[in-house]
Amino acid sequence: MSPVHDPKEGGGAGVAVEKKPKRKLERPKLYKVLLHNDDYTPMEFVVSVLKTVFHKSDSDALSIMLHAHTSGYAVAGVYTFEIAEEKVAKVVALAEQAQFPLLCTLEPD
Ligand code: TYC
Repeated sequence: MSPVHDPKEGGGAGVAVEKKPKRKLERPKLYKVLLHNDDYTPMEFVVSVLKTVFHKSDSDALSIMLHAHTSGYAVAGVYTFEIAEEKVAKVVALAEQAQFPLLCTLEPD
């Protein structure tokens, strides 16, 4: 065998072979995106936000909206931090554009 190995094969003299990292992957921290009730935002608007931003079905969107309406807030979804922030920003932008006071926040799961 020639002392010069094909680098594709690896494992030969002078060829570094990376070991798998031993440490297990950490679970990413998750965040709930909350929709808060108010007296002015129309129910249909909240339902449409739940469908467009959170990809909820008609019936899930309706029940989440009604939960916020009757209980003060509802969980629209649970995401990693960056995705949760993006959802909050989208909801805030849509609400501002429509001039509704809909409040959307995130909190650790
Ligand atoms: N309470 C609002 C109304 O009666 C509807 C509403 C539901 C607003 C849920 C915000 O997160 C909300 N028009």
